[in-house]
This record gives sequence, structure tokens and C-alpha cells, in this order.
Amino acid sequence: MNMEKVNSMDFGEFVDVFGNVIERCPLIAAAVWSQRPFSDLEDLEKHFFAFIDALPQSGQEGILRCHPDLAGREQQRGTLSAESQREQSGAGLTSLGADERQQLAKLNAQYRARFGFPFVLAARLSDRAAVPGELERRLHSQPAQELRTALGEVKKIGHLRLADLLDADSSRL
Ligand code: 2AL
Repeated sequence: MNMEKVNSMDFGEFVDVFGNVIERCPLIAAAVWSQRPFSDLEDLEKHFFAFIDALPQSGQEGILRCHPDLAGREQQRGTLSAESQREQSGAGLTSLGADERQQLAKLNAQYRARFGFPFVLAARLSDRAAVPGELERRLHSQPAQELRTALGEVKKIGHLRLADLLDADSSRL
């Protein structure tokens, strides 16, 4: 898909295509549509990220809360979005043994209890072996720093999803 095609999309089509760039936050794509035309992928992405950055803390935390846990209940129930399913299975998180899943569930619960939002990590840039250690490391962060880190992960996920949609090279992070 090229930018000419993106810029020609009507509102409904744009939200259908880009509505899950930020997990389960189609409102962001809806707002970004008003900013067209976009010059390139980087420009389009800039508008998604600027929307996130301009939100009050409650809105930023809301975005994090729209993310399903890694190897969590939604994955077990088969109710992940197609993008999440692909990311989590690519990282090996859909084939954990019972012990590994339990360990992750416990760490996810501790993280949520400490920060009030779920642990978010760009799964495509990680793997099942690295996730528990990263979760434990971030459990020790200060809340303001952790909010920034988690939003950075949301942007990495969004960058990779946008690059997929536009068939672009996603190596620039
Ligand atoms: C996810 C997800 O669903 N995909 C991904 O990369 N990260 N969720 C999460 N809690 O980090």
C-alpha cells in the first residue's frame, strides 16, 4: 500500500485499516484521519504518536489498559486481536508450558498491582525466554519512568504494525 492510496481513503476505510495500529484504540486512527494528507510512513506515524503524547496521564494509562496481557487469559480464550495473536505467537508466548504461564501470570499480576496498568512489551522484539526477566526488571522502576517506558513499547508495536500495513522496512526504531 502506498501513501497515495492511504491519502485517498475515506474515514471508514482508514479506520478499518489503521484502527488497531494502537491496540484496541480505533479512536486514535479516527483522529489521525483528519490530519491527512501524509507525506510518508514517518509522517503518518508521527500523528499517531503525537496523539498519545498529548493525552493526559489517565488517557495514556487507558491506552495501556487496552492491551491484553502477554500469555494471559485472552490468549488462552482465543480472543486476542489478529495482530496481538501474531505478535505473541511469533515470540513463542502461545506455546508456554503450564509452569512458564503461571510464572508470567504471577509477574503480570504483581506489575498490575504496582502500576495500575498491564505490562506492555513489543513482543516481536523479544521472545518467551526474555519476557519474565524484563518484567521483573521493570517491576522495580519508578511509576513515572515506567509509564514512559510502557508508552515507548506501545509506539514500537504501532511502528511495526504500520510498517506491516505499508509493506515498509521496520528496522528503524
Ligand atoms: C502485547 C501484544 O498483544 N502484542 C505485543 O507486542 N505486546 N501485549 C502486551 N501486554 O505487551
